[in-house]
Amino acid sequence: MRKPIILITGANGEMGHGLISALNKSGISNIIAMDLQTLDATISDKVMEPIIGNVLDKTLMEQINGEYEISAIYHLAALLSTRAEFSPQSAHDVNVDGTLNLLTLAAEQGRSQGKAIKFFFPSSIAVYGLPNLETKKSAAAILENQFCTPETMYGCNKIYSELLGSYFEKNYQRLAAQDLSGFVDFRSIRFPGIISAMTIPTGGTSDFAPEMLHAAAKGEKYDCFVRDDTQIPFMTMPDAISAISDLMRAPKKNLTQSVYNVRAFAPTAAELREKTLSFFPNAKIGTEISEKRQAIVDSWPQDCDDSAAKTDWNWQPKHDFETAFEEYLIPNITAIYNV
Ligand code: AKB
Repeated sequence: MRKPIILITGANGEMGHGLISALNKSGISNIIAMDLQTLDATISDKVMEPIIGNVLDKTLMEQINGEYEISAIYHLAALLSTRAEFSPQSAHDVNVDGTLNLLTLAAEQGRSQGKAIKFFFPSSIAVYGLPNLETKKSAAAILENQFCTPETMYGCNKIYSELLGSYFEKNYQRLAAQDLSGFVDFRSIRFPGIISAMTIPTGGTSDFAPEMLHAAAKGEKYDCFVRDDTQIPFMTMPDAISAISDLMRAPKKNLTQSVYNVRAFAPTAAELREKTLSFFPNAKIGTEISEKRQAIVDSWPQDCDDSAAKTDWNWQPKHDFETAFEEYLIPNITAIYNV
């Protein structure tokens, strides 16, 4: 019979590292960790089997479908917003066609097992498009159904994939003789910028926050690519991983939405710099604005309203702006760089 597993794509990414460690700590080890690269040594002993493969490889999807009985899919593989603007076609391929392949795998697994397969999809504040700074400021913390007009390929990919997930859950092949709906239990979170002490993201436009902090810890000069007054929501990576686990554990009957905002704090770039300097007073943090990347961040919300997540599945961040640095970022980052 097929081996029971949990499938994680994009396993070698920032979120993949955190999720695999968290699932393993909770006693889950039947993880198939899929990535384009060889799985990092720090997590390779936490999974049942690594698979080096591409989410666009339909033959590989067939092989996975034949060999494993999947109970949940965490589809993390993606090209982030900045990289997606340099390679929009590749971004669409991975972020949309890749997601379609994994949703199709989930639907086939659900049909053959006769039950819904949980599917986690990491969406993003990039699905929002605020038309100008005046509107961004007056809108303040926005709800999931506001300003859903993305201005980047990444944001377009994410909002369409959210809709695909709902389609697979509620209307998949709706003209088929057999009712094929309900075999995918699609759950998604629109993540803000995420700051990890363990890894530095690549290819994101919210990366100015983690880049600034890690450069300061390494004693490297850093030029922030956005204005001092730039403001978007953030959270720490441990809180992002907790949010994923909490949402995936929530009873389906409690979920009034398939897509949820979460956030923990929304500092300006100036506040991030001041906070970083308070821990690394000799850090050299300058500003060299990238007008094009600035325009992307200006289209993202000043903050998000996460009340639906709090109500439906008891979302509650552990780290606010102060404790993010004092309890998580500084203790870990100073240990990693031995400073
Ligand atoms: C990015 O910067 O592209 C991502 C995001 C905000 O989803 N971190």
